[in-house]
Amino acid sequence: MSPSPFMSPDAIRAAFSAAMSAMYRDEVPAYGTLMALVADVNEATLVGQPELRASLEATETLDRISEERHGAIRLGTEAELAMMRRVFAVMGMFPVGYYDLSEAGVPVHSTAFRPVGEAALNINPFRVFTSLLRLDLIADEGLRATAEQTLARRQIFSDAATALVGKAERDGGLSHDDAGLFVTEVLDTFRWHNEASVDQALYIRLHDAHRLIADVVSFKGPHINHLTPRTLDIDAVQAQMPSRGIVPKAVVEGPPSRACPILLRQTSFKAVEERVSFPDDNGNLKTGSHTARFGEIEQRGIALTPKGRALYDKLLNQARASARPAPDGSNADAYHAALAQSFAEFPDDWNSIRKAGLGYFLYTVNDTVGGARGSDIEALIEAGAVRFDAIVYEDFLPVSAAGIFQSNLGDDAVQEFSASPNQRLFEKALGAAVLNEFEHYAGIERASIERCLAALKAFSDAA
Ligand code: OOG
Ligand code: NI
Repeated sequence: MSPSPFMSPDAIRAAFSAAMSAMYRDEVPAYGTLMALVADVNEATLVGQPELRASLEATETLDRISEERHGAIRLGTEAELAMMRRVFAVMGMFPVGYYDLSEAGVPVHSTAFRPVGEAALNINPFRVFTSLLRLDLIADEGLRATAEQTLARRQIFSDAATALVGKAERDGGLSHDDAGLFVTEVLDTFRWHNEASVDQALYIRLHDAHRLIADVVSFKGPHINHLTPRTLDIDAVQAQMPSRGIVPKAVVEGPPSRACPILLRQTSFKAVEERVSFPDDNGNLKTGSHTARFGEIEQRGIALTPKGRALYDKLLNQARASARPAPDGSNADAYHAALAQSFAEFPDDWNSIRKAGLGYFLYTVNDTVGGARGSDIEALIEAGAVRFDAIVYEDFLPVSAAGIFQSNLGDDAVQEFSASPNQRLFEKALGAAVLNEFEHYAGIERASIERCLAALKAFSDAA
């Protein structure tokens, strides 16, 4: 077989995420500070926990631990979303999950473009949380029309980027040289523009409607608004941010710290205020500022089943009902106490989580010599023939995402929108259906059980 003339989508994604990281560190120096802190905390954690180091060495490259796991952008039009889907597909990133943020006071709905499948995730796990602005939620009709016209005028992809996407689709991939060009051209779409595309009066009107609307409509493109490395100890990074001169958001989003981590814990430093110039009618520039870009960290745990997720949602709501986290951090201790108390109800050892049907697990053959055979997976586990490991949650959480949005839109910016999830509308704009994350994890689990049973059967047939 002759070698493929194309660079693999996984390799293009790895190159793209490295280029994005370098660009963002350059654009937002505080992000570089956060990355250095994360690397230090991860190193200290590994020194304190040699068994963790051993297991990371066994499962993935240790030196990639502190690398980015995700970033986020906010798009303005259906056409931008549809084209973005095609761009990400070239990098082996596909839309997974639907998130409605309107309920939490943010006028967007979202998906995450990410690699699907263990092999692709291991090569490079980079994903992009991608939101589409919902102008239909702006009450002021005049402003809505102006925003629509402004967005309709912009072209966020270069002609070269568009041509290369077409070429990749036609030919089934990109050559090494084309892939290099593709990364450079697509990176431009995510670049920061310190010159707004609207005048200051319109910026202020958009901003008064919602800060997020101003962030999307006022600029030439969907600047990357944060990147997120993985940390092995999120509480330590949160606690140490101030000593490095960066201001953390009030609380860590998601579940509390536990022996068996579930889903996803996230926190960020607050968005930085940046100088922006606004053109006026006479072609002069007026200086102002805009606050949107930040840095985030994440720590991931087991993917939960619908039953586990319902329990998570219930316990989280319960904690937030007794102590809703204040943006200024004044009740952070009370919130953490409420969270810990509420989540005491969630089993905290792997086998209990598994037996209660709360989480997804990967099953592997552990022992083929012990003689345990049959098709009863529970009996095989008890006999030590099959082992189970938690499947990592690779997706996002709407309440957490809303908390991240809010803390970076300004603490006083809590606005109400009526909840109006509309996955059908989102998928129509996207031009494709999103993958259902629960079905995806269930499929991985099911396939692993079938592999175990088949392997053990093969052993008993051969005996
Ligand atoms: C996206 C916020 C959501 C996360 O990690 O939950 C997100 C945004 O602010 O655009 O990235
Ligand atoms: Ni994020």
